[in-house]
Amino acid sequence: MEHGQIFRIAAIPGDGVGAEVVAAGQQVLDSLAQASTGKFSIDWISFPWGSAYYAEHGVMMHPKGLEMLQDTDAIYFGAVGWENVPDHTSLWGLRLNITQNFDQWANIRPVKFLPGIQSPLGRTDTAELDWVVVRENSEGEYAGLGGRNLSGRGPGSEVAVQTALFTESGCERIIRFAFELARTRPVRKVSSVTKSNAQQYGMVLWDEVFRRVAAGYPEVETESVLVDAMSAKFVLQPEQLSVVVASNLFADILSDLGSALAGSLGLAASANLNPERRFPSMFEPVHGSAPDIAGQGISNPVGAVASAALMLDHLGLPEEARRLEAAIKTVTAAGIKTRDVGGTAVTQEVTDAVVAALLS
Ligand code: GGG
Repeated sequence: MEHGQIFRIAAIPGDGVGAEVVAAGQQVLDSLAQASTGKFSIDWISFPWGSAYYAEHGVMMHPKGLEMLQDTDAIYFGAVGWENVPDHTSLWGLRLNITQNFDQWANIRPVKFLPGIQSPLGRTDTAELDWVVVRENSEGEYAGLGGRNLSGRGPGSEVAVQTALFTESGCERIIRFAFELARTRPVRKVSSVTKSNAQQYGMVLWDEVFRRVAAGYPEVETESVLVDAMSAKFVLQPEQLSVVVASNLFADILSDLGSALAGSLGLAASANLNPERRFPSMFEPVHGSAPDIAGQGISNPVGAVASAALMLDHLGLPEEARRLEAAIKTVTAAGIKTRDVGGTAVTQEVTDAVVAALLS
């Protein structure tokens, strides 16, 4: 990267705890930028979109929102979902509106086990566990295809259809992405997850594409596993995992399981990438808006801060990304952690501790 680069980053806190964790990530990134003595700085552009915006305007984001985001270097997102808006309306109106229209077809969700955080796995070797879920992020079960009232007979006899879309090109690009990622990791292995014994069209196509792409990567170990067996493997043999690639819905569920096994959904980071860089990519914690704790200042900022590290990688700042990840580890190892992972610290204390670790 050039010296003194200024990045234009869109901040979209969204709903619930999104506001707290995005603010935490912004504080950490600004401190890192300041400490970089002019190497980079961030020009934040904040957008107040979400369910409160919906209450006022009847839409989740500005009608020209995508145009407003187009010329940013990245999007830093919080969470979506609040009780005043049906969940499918808020999700499609904001988060999926962005991921679909910006063709952010690769969703990277690392499963990281941090020092000082107890895993429900109850194993002593969790420090050695490290895998990443690659989620197909543009089609599959999230293609938005289907309809309701198909019987025409109304309430009580309704018929609804939800179609999963699998295109050969869509399968190929995400599977190839998973193989390329596996090549950069200490364990070169890709596990492909489907339910192709029951889903006999789209997921059989996925399996066929997987075998074809795998043939071009003889140095990468492979396996094809049904989603139920993979769920068990996450719990029973996680040491066998490196890169796990799956459809939109399956990878969403598996990555939540992975983060719960690492200690909490609040720890998990994600990157929604448009690998061609025709559109901005979006970085966000895996967790949702958590209405049960929103506004109390006790949410876990680690998932959002770790997502900021993924954003730094994307911006061409890998050293800073590693520094931020190391700071997170220092903080959790010191026992400075929020309630969801057995601590007593509030969001601001964890955030300040990450900043202190960064600057030390
Ligand atoms: N930060 C992620 C988020 O807000 N997720 C809300 C949600 O309900 N997501 C469902 C999905 O992405 O499949």
